[in-house]
Amino acid sequence: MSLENVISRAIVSTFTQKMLSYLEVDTAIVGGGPSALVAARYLAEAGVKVAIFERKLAPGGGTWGGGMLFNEVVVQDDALPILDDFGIRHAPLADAPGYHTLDSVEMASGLIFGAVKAGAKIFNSVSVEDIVFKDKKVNGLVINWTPVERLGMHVDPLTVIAECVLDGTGHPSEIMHLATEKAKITLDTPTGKIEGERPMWVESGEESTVKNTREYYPGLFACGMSANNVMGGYRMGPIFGGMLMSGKKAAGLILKSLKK
Ligand code: 48H
Repeated sequence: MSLENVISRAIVSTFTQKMLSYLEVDTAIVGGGPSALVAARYLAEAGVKVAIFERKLAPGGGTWGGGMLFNEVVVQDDALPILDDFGIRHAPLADAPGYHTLDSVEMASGLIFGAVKAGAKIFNSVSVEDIVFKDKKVNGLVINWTPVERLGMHVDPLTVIAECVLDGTGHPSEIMHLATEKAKITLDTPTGKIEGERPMWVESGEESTVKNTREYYPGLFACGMSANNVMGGYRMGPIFGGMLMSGKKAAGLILKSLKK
């Protein structure tokens, strides 16, 4: 066999095996932003079969660009143990005790590597276009290649079955929108619907991101900015401690739910 074919066969067969073994998972995570990557790592470490489906070619979500493309971000003391778990370096801010800066490229790449090394599988360039909703339960995801979505090609999707679904889609809360608008699910929020993100208030946004990380319908969880949008929390700009802690909290809640 020519080396050209050896390479092509190797890629087609290993990817096919990987995809086949992840068509049924314990937890399917939509979006590969910081909160989702943290959740995936702690879930995988606890032995949960977990896959992330990320629309973009590069996972990492909004971490890469820091603040306004200045590639540094800020975290608070509370989030340092998570960064340390991932081996991501940070430096204290001399003029703001309790706060630290870190390189956003090291954070993005470190979170991705940490999640993958722990055993989470990441499917990139895959967009989640719908949910599986059976017997009033969220049962999984409907996926398609991002280029298919972007080009508007009329190509039917495939499905992934999951015990739990985590919406880590960031500001748009795409899965929660599908749940409320297509599946007509009533969420565990004051109105039963998505409350909508509020403007900038860093302290409040950081706190509420973690608080709002919850199960909003049996089997359907939200983390990060998605959780904040669902519950009407404030935004916080390029401080990421809340996102990291939200991911860790989501992993704990999902673990508890899977053990039931
Ligand atoms: C597949 C999808 C789909 C889909 C979206 O926004 P993210 O970085 O996620 P979080 O919530 O962990 O982090 C938020 C943070 O980056 C941020 O925006 C902050 C702190 N903002 C503060 C402020 O004031 O603005 O990542 C979400 C990921 C992205 O990579 C999307 O491509 C992906 O989800 N995604 N993937 N199928 N339907 N929708």
